[in-house]
Amino acid sequence: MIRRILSFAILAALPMQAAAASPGIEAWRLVDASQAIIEDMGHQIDADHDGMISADEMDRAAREVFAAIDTDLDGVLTRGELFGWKVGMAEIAAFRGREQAYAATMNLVFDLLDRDGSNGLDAEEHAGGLVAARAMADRDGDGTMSLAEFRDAFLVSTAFRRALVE
Ligand SMILES: [Ca+2]
Ligand SMILES: [Ca+2]
Ligand SMILES: [Ca+2]
Repeated sequence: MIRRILSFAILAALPMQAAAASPGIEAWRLVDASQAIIEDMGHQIDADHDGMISADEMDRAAREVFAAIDTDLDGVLTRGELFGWKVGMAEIAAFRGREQAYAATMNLVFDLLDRDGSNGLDAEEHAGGLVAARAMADRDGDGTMSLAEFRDAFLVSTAFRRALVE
């Protein structure tokens, strides 16, 4: 899963090479790219492709992501490691001149997940926080999170959208 996210991020970053020529149109394409990254993430987390992201699927995906971005392998995610998560969003933020909004949003997500305030996330805080966020995104109260709810209401998706667009 992670490798696919990474390769998608590389693809998503490619159009920026040509972006300077016509900023208006390219900026819109990048907003689309950020939406596409979020939607692609949802599809990858939904491992059994039933259109719903179960608590188990979220937990598994969270642990995979954690292992991939804990680059020094010490079992704790620092802010730096989280900011280094290459999903293509930081590049989009930079292109749109929204580095500060992006950093503030990522810090907010980090603080929300860092429940014991240790300024580091362990695997339990990270996965537990994302599983809890999944429950909060169940807007229609049917007991699961659909891909649309993931896109529109999941903590990380709304955080990215606010940082990049709103
Ligand atoms: Ca599923
Ligand atoms: Ca670490
Ligand atoms: Ca739901």
